[in-house]
Formats: sequence, structure tokens, C-alpha cells
Amino acid sequence: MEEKWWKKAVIYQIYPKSFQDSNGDGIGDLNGILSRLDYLERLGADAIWLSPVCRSPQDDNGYDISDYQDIDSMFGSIEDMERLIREAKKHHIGIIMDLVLNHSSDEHRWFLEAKKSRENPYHDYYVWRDGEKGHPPNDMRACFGGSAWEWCPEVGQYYFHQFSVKQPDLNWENPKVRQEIYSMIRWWIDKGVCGFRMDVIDQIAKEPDRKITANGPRLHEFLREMSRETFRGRDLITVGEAWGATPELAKLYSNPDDSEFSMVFQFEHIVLDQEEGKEKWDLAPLPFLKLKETIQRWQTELYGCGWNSLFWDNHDLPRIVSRWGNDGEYRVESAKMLAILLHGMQGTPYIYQGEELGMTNAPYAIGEYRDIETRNMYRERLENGYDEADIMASLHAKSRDNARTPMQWDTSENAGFTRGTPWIKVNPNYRTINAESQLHDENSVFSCYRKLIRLRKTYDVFVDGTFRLLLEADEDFFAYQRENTSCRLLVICNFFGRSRTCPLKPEWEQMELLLGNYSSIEAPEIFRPYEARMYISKMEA
Ligand code: TEU
Ligand code: CA
Repeated sequence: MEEKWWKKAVIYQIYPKSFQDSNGDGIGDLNGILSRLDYLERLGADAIWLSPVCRSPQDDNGYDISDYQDIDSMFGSIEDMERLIREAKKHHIGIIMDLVLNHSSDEHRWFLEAKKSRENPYHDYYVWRDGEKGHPPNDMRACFGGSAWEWCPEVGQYYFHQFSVKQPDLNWENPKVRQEIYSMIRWWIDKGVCGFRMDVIDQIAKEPDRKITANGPRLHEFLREMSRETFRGRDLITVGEAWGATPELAKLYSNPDDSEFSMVFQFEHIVLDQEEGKEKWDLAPLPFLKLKETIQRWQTELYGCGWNSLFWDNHDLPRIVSRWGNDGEYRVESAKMLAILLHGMQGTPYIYQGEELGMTNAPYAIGEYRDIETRNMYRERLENGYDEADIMASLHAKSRDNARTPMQWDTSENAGFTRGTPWIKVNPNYRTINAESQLHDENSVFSCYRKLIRLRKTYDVFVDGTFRLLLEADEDFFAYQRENTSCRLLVICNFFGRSRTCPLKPEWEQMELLLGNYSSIEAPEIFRPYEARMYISKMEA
């Protein structure tokens, strides 16, 4: 297994708007991140993925970019970015940029030109269709609600947008668009970034006349061209967001021949707790056996022919300790259990800001939410007659703002995030859940993550060991083992809040306890609520 640095690395995702404000305007910024590099180095992160900081009208919190080669003034300047890249390197941390290539902002100069006339040289940078006002080309819906077609009176045509009206889809069929994008990527590579996260990259080869968005026919042709023209052969990490990925497709995306990306974010495990064929708002209990089967399939099918990303959280997802752990009595134990379970697997682990503290969801009142997806869903579901209490229950469980409340640093006002008024309310539980109270506590969630990051660098079995699921039909335990020629790793997690006797005792008796989430073990065969243990044994040479 050839050595790529990102196979041993752990990536930390920062949502800049909510990480650390440095100038008192209530909005996180680049100089705020600069001031927290010591914290990130102490955790042991090898790189930080920054959600977009480029110039944007902020309709979708920066995922609507109006200038790919300038920093939005709310986050700082391009000089601040260059300094952050330099200083992060001194802390042995790389910077991964978030590239939003499926669409731009409607305030990007390309679109401002495009809508001037059908003959404008930039018109075909976007996806236009003739039609009559009030009669869109077809009934495709946008991800944030409403039609995916917006009437543009200036040219008497519709333009296509898979996301908000202010996020017109780029036309990847147009080679000029592709070349503009490749030159922008090379510009960022020359700035010294260590990699890229590619936003909804499986949707760029869209064919709206055939209602195709994800996995379009020319997708891998475009991805291979992009790789050849930009990051291929360089020691960069590239991770594509691919909601429609399957293990078969992931073998293309993460082919070790370097033809496309290092890996993708796939979401098959993420969508398990919603009603089949419905939306994420239509809540369903987590099918635990299906979760184990899904994760096992991804681990085994990519072994030796691809590479997994490992994550529970990101800026679009609710916080895992509230979602599949227990954010009440067993918050610390379950947060650590979920960390041990994930970080023992093969792949590159991603830690989302605050996950390393066991930060929780924030059940807000509707007026305290900021996210366009949340606001549109609330309005649409009310209009469609949903019960308001049910709507709020869905938002409390799944709103993206659960992940976007400010980072909880300490017990000072606004959790040390800002001395101004935060752009979104700080979760009131910051007085008990914050970094300052955990940094020097050996039993904290933070210390558990720090140990896991170091274990991944110490034992090759985390990187190249095989994966075998154990107790497949057990309704409480998620257990697996990893093995290579020199080591065996055994991870046993009680995924729920009932104490259980574990039938794997013969397995661990000759093994060394590497890490657990309870400070001591009285009766080894009893796994307490959310108890997790990682055992290791060295094979006879
Ligand atoms: O997300 C892609 C995407 O499909 C998600 O928005 C998902 O549909 C939604 O979160 C499920 O509730 C990427 C970015 O991660 C997201 O923040 C952006 O809003 C979106 O693309 C558009 O750029
Ligand atoms: Ca600021």
C-alpha cells in the first residue's frame, strides 16, 4: 500500500463563520483561525478543511461564490489567507480549500455578463433553456425547495439551479468553463494549499433535459481532465463530496492510480435514519444492523482498491452525539464511543469543529435559525399543512444550524467566540461544554480524540489492516477487528445505553487494552452504557 501522507492523517473541518471571531463583528474570520493554530496542533490535526471563505453574498453561507480568487472581506484578505497558509505550515498543519465548482453565485461576474444577452461570450457558462415565463422546462425541484428553473427576463430564458436561486449551475459541457476552473485551481495550488474538498462534485455533469443531476454520463471524463490539468501527481489531498456515491463508483473516484481524487465523502450511512424515499426531515429510528452492514460493505469493498473518508459530522449534519449518541447523562461516554468506533476503521478520519468536545445540537426557536435550507423548509412545510410542532422536531433533529452554532472555547461571554454579537446564537450549554475545561482533562472527549490521532500514527494496522465485522447480528454491539502481518486490533462498542455482557471475552483476554472510554474496568465482560474499548495484540514475527 503505497504511502500517501493522507492515509495516516486526520483532517479537521472548520466552518470559518462560527470558529473564532478576531475583530468583534460577531463573525468568525481567518485571523481568528490563526489564533487557534496552537489548539489545532495540540489536538494533532494534520490539515484543516476550510468551508468557503471566498468572496460571496452569503446566500448559502459562502457556498455561493462570486470571486474564486479573492477572500470575502468578512473573513479577511488574500494576504490574511497567505499568512494563514504560512503559519499553519509552521504548526505542521496544511490548508484544504473548499471548491464549489457545480455552481457560482449569481453575483459572479461570469453570471452578470451571461444574463446580459444570449450572444454574450459568458452566456454559455451557465445552463439556459428557452420557455415561457411561468412554464419552466420541466418539474425538477431545487435542493432548497421550489423549481430548479428561474426565469431571467433580461434574456427571456430560464437558468438551471440545483440549489438556491442565487446559485446558478455552471455549464461543464463548455470547455471554456472547465479551463477557467482549472486555472483557478492551479492558482490556489501555487498559493501553497495542501488540497481541496470538492462541493457536490458528482453533480457537475448534469443533464437537466433528462432530469439527470448526480453521476451524469461525462462525470468521470471531466474529473480525469480536471485531475490531469491541476492536482494529479502532486502530493495533495483531494476529497469529493458525492451524495450519490456507491462503493463501485468510489473505486473510480479513489482509484490508487491517481486518476481522480484521494477519496470521496459518501453518505449511505448518513441517510439511514430517515423514512425510505423521503426527506431528511422525515425522521426514522436508526436501523442499527443496517448501519453495521453499510459500514462493513464500504470498508471491505474499497480495501486495496480505493480509500474511505471516515466521518459522522460536517457543516450540513446534526451533531452525532445528539443524533446517534446520548447528549444527556451519557454525553461524554457516547461521544468517546463514537470516536473510538470511527477512528479504528480504515480511511482518513474527519473531525468537525466541536465534535472533539462533544458539542451537541441546539434546539432553537425558528427565529434563531439562519440557514436558508431551514428557513425554506419551515415555510414550505407550514404552507403544505405540516404541524408546526412536527416541523420544529425535524429542525431540532436535522437542521444544518445544529452544526453551525459558534465553537465553544470557554465559559466567558459567547463562549469566547466573539466579543461582539454572534451572527448565530451560541448554544447555552457552553458553560459546561467548552475546550478550556477539556484540554487538560485526561478523561475528556478532547483527550480521547487526541489519543486516537496519535494511535493512528503509531500503529500501521490502523492504515493497512483488513476489516472484519464481528457480532454482525448483535443488536447492541458494534465490534470489528483489523489485522495486518504484525498486529491485530479489536474494537468493541456498546452502541446503546443498556449494560450488556460481551461474548468476545476469549478474544481480548490475550490482548492489551489500548484505549477505553471509562476510566477503569471493574467486570471486563460487562460493557456499561456506551462503553467502548480498543484492544491490540502484536503477532509473533
Ligand atoms: O452540500 C450538498 C448537499 O446536497 C447538501 O446541501 C444536502 O443536500 C443538504 O445539506 C441535506 O440537508 C454542499 C454543501 O456541503 C452545502 O453546505 C451547500 O449548501 C450545497 O452543497 C450547495 O453548495
Ligand atoms: Ca470577524
